[in-house]
Amino acid sequence: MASLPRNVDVLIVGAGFSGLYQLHFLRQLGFNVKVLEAGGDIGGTWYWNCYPGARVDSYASMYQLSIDGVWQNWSFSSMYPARDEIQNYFHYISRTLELGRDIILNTRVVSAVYDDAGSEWAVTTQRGDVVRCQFLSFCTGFASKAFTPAFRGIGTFRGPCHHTALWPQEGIELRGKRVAVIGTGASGIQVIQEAAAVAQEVTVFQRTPSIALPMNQQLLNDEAKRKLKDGQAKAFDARRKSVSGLDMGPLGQKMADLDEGEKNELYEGLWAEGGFAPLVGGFAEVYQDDVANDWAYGFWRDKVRKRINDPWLQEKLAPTVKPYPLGAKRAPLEQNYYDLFNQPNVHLIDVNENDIDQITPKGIQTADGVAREFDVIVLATGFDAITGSMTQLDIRGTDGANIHDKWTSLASTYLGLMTADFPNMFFSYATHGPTALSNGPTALEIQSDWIVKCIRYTRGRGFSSVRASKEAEERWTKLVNDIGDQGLWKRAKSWYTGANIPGKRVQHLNFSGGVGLYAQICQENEEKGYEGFEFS
Ligand code: N01
Repeated sequence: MASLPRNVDVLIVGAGFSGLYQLHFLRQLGFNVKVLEAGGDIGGTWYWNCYPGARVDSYASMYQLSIDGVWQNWSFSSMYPARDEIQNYFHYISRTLELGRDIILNTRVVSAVYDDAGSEWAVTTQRGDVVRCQFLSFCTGFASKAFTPAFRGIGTFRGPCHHTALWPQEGIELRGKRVAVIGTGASGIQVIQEAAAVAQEVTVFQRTPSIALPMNQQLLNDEAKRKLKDGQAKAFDARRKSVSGLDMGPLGQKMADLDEGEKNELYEGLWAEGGFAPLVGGFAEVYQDDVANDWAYGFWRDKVRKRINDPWLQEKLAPTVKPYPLGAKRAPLEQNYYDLFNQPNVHLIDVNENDIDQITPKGIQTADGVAREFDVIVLATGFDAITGSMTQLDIRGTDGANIHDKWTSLASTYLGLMTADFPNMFFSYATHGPTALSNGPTALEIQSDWIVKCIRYTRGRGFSSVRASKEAEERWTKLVNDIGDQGLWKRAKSWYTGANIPGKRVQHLNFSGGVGLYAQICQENEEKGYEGFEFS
């Protein structure tokens, strides 16, 4: 393992997909690079999210890096591999590219201060060590700040009570236990599926029902793996040009041009395909038009209701009136989520009717005065997402700017890659990129390629700094918000806009114009000599 240096050319924060990708390509260009990682292993979000049932929701052929010499020799065992297999994949990447020697684990960055005169960052770790670097790249993802609601009495529970993203690495036994799960987003659904199979009782505390889609999990035999491999290069190319970063796109037809039978036939096909197909591969207007959205929601609701026996549960899990526009929140994938509510050991509490009053030493007391006893409490309550990954750090740029104050009042960036007043500082899979609306590896590769080339350009031309201009930042931020306002995003209270966090400003945090358009804009920016960026 690498030891902490005093000085490097480029310091990367975070050893997930972006961190490893950037380390590899920057090192190839001859830069002295180190990665600081807070976790005890590489993998980023996949290291931390070791909760029972954690599994990727993008299909295997898309959920990998396209680095030559890496993808050719790796195959996942199923379409949607589980967390431990993804960790193995990270180890494989690291071994293949010999990345480990430049990654320093168990080292949390707490602050970064820019020295304008010297054009360098001083980055301080939790232990108080300082590393200086010319370029600083935050590869901290969108979900590195877990959110736990301020439940009364939360510290008093005597058993294990953990957020899904801070699950103990050694695991917690759920077999035979009475398990409470608070939250029914992607993480909650995965834990509930796992717990329902082994726990004595599972009690789900739901606030908003998820519109979860069928995963259609499949094991990949040798022939299936070979087939995927044969089409992989083409698929990598297609994903960069797509809307979602997956090698699939919306239907060519307009919903209004089809009759009921034709619409149903198309959606039956997408439903059978599984995964995000009914959303990403459905009618494009679902994202913008309420009538289209209502139709697609109705299709989903009818499918799901057939799997639930109890009429009260049908209404709770798949309400007659849609809880929010389909697609305005990230759709989780499920395998048997709706069926398991037919089991006698699975219970649902709607916190809108009966809120969590307090957590007690023995369990959870609800507003109706009933105290339920539990052995384990799972907090699947999400994240102060996207901006939170960086605003939780003390990052200070020029003229007294700090990232927390800047982004708390208005998330503003240029191209989702840099922000004014913070020279030589980059971020990826973060604020104002395609981030939450894209397949991770696709978006972060586009961004990382731009970052690596921009660093090369800055150094190669003898400049000591690059910074986003305020005008360019204003333009991009306006574009992000204008395109965002054309969609239905703000009609859901989700982490996409910060609406899931009490007091957080609601605003568009993702570029919703599509991955293909984003890639094109980044490429044109590079070809035009980094228009809107100032070099000195
Ligand atoms: O978080 P979430 P997540 N009382 O914000 C509820 C990625 N991911 O960790 O909807 C009661 O979606 C909250 O309720 P509501 C993926 O991109 C990927 O599940 O706000 N409930 C909601 O149900 C995903 O979208 C994968 O009304 C409360 C839940 O907690 C993102 O991470 C797997 C509450 C939070 O859901 C985040 O998913 C897992 C309260 N006071 C995650 N406060 C894979 O690809 C919040 N909630 C495998």
